Amino acid sequence: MEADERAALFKAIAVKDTGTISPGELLCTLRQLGQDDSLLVDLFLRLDTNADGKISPEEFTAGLPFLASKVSLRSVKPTLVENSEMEGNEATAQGLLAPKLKSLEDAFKLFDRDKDGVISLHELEVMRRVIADSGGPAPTEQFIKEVVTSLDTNADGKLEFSDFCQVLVRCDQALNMAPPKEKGGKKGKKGKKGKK
Ligand SMILES: [Ca+2]
Ligand SMILES: [Ca+2]
Repeated sequence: MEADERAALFKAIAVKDTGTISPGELLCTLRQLGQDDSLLVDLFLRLDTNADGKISPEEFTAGLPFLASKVSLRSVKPTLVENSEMEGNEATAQGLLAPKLKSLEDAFKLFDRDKDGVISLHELEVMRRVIADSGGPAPTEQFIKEVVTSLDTNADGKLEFSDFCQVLVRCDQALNMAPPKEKGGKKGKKGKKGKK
């Protein structure tokens, strides 16, 4: 996609014209495209790589191939949305994202065994084995290493919360794409809330 096409697309999605894309704005676009609201969570978490709750133009550019693989961007048109409707959309979007963010924060605390506020590759591997040993769906050590290497821009082998979210999001996607090996529970993809 050409740079000007990309800029036009960004503008069409970022209707409030704040220079970034909010969860509610992305939700508007998904609805315009006839997509299910639930798609928002995966898309937003994947695109908002620094986990600040908005998608910057740089994040948008980086995530565009992924976005394009999920929705047909050619049909995105700029739409005028009433303020009140937009507020409703933001509230809905936050409602969708909040449980996922909460579970990511809980997971971060769980993984960070020495409580130094970052997750080391070692801590990641320890947890991966715990999950794999308990029979849960776990990606391979190799896969995790690849994802970490691609995210760990300062190459210190430690992951901040936003990097960690990306690791989990990508592992989640990799596992959802792979055909499930063990049986039990038909279509078990949806209900993994981990409630007791
Ligand atoms: Ca961001
Ligand atoms: Ca740590």
